Amino acid sequence: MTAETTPPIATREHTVEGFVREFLRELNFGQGVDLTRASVNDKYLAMARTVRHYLMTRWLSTLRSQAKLQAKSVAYLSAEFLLGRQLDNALLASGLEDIVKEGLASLGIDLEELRQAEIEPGLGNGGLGRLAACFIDSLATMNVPSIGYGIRYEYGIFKQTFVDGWQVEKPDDWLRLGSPWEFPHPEAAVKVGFGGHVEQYQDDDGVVKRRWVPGWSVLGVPYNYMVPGYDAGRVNTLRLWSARATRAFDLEIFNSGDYAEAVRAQTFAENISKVLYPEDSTPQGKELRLQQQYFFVACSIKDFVDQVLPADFDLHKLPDRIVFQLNDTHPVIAVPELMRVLVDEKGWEWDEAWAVTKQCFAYTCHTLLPEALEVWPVELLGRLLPRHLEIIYRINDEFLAELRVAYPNDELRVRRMSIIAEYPVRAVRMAYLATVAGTKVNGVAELHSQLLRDKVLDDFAAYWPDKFTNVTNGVTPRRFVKLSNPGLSGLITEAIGDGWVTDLDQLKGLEPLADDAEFRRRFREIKYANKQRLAGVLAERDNIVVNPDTLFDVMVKRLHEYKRQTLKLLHIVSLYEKITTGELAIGDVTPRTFAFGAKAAPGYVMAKQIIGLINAVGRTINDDPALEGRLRVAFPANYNVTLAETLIPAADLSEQISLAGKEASGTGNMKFMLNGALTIGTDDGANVEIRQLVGDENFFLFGLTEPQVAEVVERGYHPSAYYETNLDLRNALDLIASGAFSGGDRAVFEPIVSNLLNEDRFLALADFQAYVDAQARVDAAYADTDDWTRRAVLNVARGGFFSSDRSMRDYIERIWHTYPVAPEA
Ligand code: KOT
Repeated sequence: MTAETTPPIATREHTVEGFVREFLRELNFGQGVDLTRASVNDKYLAMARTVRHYLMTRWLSTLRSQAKLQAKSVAYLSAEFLLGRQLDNALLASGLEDIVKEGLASLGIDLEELRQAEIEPGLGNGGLGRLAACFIDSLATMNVPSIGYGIRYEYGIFKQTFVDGWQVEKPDDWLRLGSPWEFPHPEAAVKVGFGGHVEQYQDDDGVVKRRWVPGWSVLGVPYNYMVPGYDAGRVNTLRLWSARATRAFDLEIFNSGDYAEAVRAQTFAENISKVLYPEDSTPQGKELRLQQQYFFVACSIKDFVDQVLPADFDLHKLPDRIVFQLNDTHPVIAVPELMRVLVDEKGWEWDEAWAVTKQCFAYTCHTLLPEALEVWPVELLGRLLPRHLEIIYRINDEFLAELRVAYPNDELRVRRMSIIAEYPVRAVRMAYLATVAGTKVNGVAELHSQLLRDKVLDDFAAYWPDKFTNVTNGVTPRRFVKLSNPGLSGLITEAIGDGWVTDLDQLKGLEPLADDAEFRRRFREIKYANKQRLAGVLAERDNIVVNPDTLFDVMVKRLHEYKRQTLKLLHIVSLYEKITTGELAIGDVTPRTFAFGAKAAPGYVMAKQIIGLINAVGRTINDDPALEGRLRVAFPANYNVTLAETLIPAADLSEQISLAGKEASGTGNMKFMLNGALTIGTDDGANVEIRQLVGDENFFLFGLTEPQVAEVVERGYHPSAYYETNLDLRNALDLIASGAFSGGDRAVFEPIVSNLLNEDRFLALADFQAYVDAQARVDAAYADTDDWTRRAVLNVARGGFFSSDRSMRDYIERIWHTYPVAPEA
């Protein structure tokens, strides 16, 4: 037998006995323990490895058919992949759930206990990273040849704890108990340079050329993760890079005699993949961050060109084989990197290289906040990546020359569109570079894409109208319905069959059942059971007591002023104030549980203050016997994917209350809808599309629209005017300012109050009354339990559009032009 003819032996027997045998083998030979002595972690690790075996045939055949068929692939370049726990998803994809449950039970092991042992890989901050995880799930499920490229951070998003109600961050040491889902390949490490200088030289034909002489370098070690499609052929790959010191560092240790210094240098190299930057929507212009960005894209491009493509591949055909999708601007340095590879390493002419490069990239923008648009000072970029800076300058020079032809008398416009900003310091605008280089630029919801065209990138949209498109975000129904809401999934499948899991539009079939009283009763029963499940988790995890008989009103997302957690807080405080002053009888208040989940970037002072205030208000309300337990604030620490999976299915009301024009899309909003929560929301991001689909009567809309916001700001916004004229608002703010929630200390929350009164960048006060009125409509609607359920059913039935499978179809049709390829059996 030769290597080519040797069949893979990775097939596993799909029976209870077969599974048990494999599991015990892993426990004995892999963990080196027998069942009687095995810890929960031993069992979890053995279990994970066993499940992984069952996916192996499909993974290997996917890789083989990929090599053979040479189909066009998508490389999703993302600094974040917020995967969440892997075990359940792998069980689902391998179809092993029932076998495993039975097999483990026969050994006296509780599957649930093993599930809980998994530490989720939190390699992302929030929406952007979770979107990447949903997309690779959909691509695998849809049999699309694709690979995810990112960073294997040793520490993911920090663990949030509360000390006296204030956020305190702890490192997320997610690898400490082993990481059974990854396949490290240190032998396949690639080298990446940094720093140094650019030199001029003559090639063999006497042509003067330039090349980069890096000052130092690191190795990128690939760690492969399986990305199994649901009920499909493919198991795709996610390849995350980990930084290691190169041999040069070791030699230095040997030669220099300065052991300590050499070890320091080694640590320096390995710092690159040490920790995920915890800022969401506010990039930190840190040198290490730029190192991370270049590190992972340089590794990925090298990997694709040298390893994935066949050795004799003609790189002129690169655009037929790959499209690099840039997940926001974090990987945009890939553009000059590909140019450098083609021009400096492969010896191509500039024009030839540019013609190929500009067909290989597409760019997704995820924000509208001006402060979130990434720029890198020329000084820093030139120091870390001198050759890349030269290349960017040349791309820009040629682009500006082209513009001067198109707009001969409009130098102002040409300056505006320059990739290089001149103020406050010379800097590279990464979004502009991505726009110039990409075949397509997309926003992540209709409104967002429109605002990109009209405001953020208006000059570019005028110049290249066809370059701009929209792909509305989506979420994977496997994780966020099928796995996280087994009750609802069972009911749906009973009603319309199980095709919805891969074809979410089939949920439409539920619409008539909204009018079926028995269906509604069962739907309500499931929601109630989900609330009970959540109550159990919160009691156990956070020592928080909640009552499933109340309306669960949930706001979970990163803490950011534009998302306006304070608006919800003002509503709560206002209710409380009215009850304590007797204006509102406690018996007339709809019993509610106000749930929050939110991490603040560690350096975002105002966000951390707001967390302190939510907890302080919560403490006061939860401890006040006058409320008879009818109002409760629940703020579990460390909101993450795992918690989302129990919180979202339990929600009655989804809070999507960002200032219109600020939330690019939102994806939590879609998860809530699909789990039968009604939305209270502004006309922002994907809320707009949710409302269009579900109908005005099933959505609690409030607040200024984006054009109205623009008008108010244009006229000059004065938040104090709202304070002066709205008594309820004034009372709520005064109560906070009085120290009522801070033991009488007026200073503690003064910065929040004075910020709202004097600045209020995101117009919380302007939308306060509209929000309170919308909440009153919520109360009225909720009072009719059965009709509320009818609307909740309609939310599920009309949510099919928000599957990330649909997003992937849109990317394929409008941007990638790739095709599904099922691997051979
Ligand atoms: C982070 C840094 C710079 C620019 C943008 C971001 C960013 C944007 N991080 N997360 N987002 C969110 O991405 C989600 C997925 O598209 C959106 O749904 C959400 O509205 C963004 O805020």
